[in-house]
Amino acid sequence: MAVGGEPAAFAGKEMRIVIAGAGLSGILKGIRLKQRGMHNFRILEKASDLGGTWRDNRYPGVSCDTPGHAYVYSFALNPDYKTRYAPGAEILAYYRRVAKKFGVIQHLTYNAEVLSAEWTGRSWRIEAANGEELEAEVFISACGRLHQPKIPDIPGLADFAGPWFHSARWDPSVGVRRKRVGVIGTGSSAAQIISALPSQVERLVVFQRSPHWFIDPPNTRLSLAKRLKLRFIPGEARKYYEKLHAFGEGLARQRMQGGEAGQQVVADFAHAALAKIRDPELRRKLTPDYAVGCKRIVICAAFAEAIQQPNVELEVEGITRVEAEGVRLRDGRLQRLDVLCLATGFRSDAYMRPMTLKGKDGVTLDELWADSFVNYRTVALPQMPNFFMINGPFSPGGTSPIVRVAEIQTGYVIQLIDRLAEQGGCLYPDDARTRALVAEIQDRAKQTVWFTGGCESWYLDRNGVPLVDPVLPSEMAKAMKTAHFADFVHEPAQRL
Ligand code: N01
Repeated sequence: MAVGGEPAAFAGKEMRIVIAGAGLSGILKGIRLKQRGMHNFRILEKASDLGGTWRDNRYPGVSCDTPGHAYVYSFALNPDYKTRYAPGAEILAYYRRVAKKFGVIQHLTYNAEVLSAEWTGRSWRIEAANGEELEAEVFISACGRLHQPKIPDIPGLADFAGPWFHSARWDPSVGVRRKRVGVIGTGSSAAQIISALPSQVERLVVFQRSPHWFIDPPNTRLSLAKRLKLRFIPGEARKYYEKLHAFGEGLARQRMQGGEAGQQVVADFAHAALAKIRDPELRRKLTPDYAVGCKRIVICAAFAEAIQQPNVELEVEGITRVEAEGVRLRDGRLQRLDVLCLATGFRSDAYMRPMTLKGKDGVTLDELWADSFVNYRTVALPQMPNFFMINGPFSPGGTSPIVRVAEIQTGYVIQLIDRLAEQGGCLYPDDARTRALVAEIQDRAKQTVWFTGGCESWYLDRNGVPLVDPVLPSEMAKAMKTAHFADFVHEPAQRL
């Protein structure tokens, strides 16, 4: 069955393309394909709406902790954010608007999670949860990285009498007003929730396993004059976007390449934020025993004040189990709760799984990744012909805003697709070359505080090796400006 859609105006061979995921990467991929004149693509989305992480995360206080005016596509700036850190709902509205404006909506199919994809020798046979079976010459995973909630293995969760959910599945129909609410975790999601709840709830209990370093740059409100300037004066929004990116890159350069002095700048911010905790005992509990930047730094202006509110309690005693009435602690106490939120992070090494992927000679993704992750320049996999990824293993995190990374990766993948459209057949990266590049990235990443800083985090794979490249955005853009066809095997498609 064909993917469908209008015939491509593209000069070369018309290809069928399927994209899994309608988050910011999938939407971007769709826009870029259309801009190349390739319209014969479908985006299969597992949920009933687009927006990825901004659709999933609707907890109180959700916002983007990197500047909103930089967290946009470079070709679709948004001058309208009123605050430096845009609220989640406004970001979701932005992606909806852009998907509509660029004509991507009509390519979307909802409730159609890709269950499996198998390379037949000349195309991918794709099976979706809505019962559809599709064939496509190119299959792209834009599934994201932080989308599968990590539900901790705490005994008794199912016995809890009240509502409980993961932070990325916050149920807005559950009122928290005047309730006793528990939040497990103190990472970036938890910090935003903790900041929003004290004024609403009767009591908030925060269960901390390890403290996270945090910094608290103010969430400045843009003046009306500034917003009018961004909206109406030509070039101003672009200048602001470039300025924010240059600032972000400067900070990342300082942290990643500035040696001890560079690390110290961020450490100073973190210590200054911690100094705002007035009670020495609370401050002690909130002080990590690992290097600043080892876990992703929490960026949240309101966290310090929120955690010091009289109706907020930081619980550092370990959790034994969850019971009908609340959370039982190692010392035998019971924290009675009405609502429980697990802000316990994501299975960051799952990527597009549980989807099954079977490539050349029947090799599966699980086999390919059995010992450790391999991935060619974050976008392609050996033995997986005409399969591409956005935000795959070793994508930068913490150094580059995800939208910028997705744009660089998409530009690279478009070049590979162009080649296929012109010449047909299939492309996949050479195994030895891929492994050599991965080794280079791992060597680089092992020099970073993520590896040396003495902590556990979602940056690390199960062997403790960072799955994140410390590359800066400008370096990545330069390295991936032109596709390295010499690193790819280009085979004619097999006849069936
Ligand atoms: O998840 P996390 P997150 N018992 O993995 C604790 C992005 N993000 O959702 O540190 C008790 O950071 C765990 O404890 P520990 C951003 O990249 C972006 O907060 O493992 N506690 C930790 O405290 C971020 O880094 C924005 O000891 C348990 C917490 O749960 C990433 O998403 C906003 C536990 C998990 O922290 C993930 O952040 C929010 C257990 N069994 C997030 N299991 C933006 O604004 C886990 N924990 C862009």
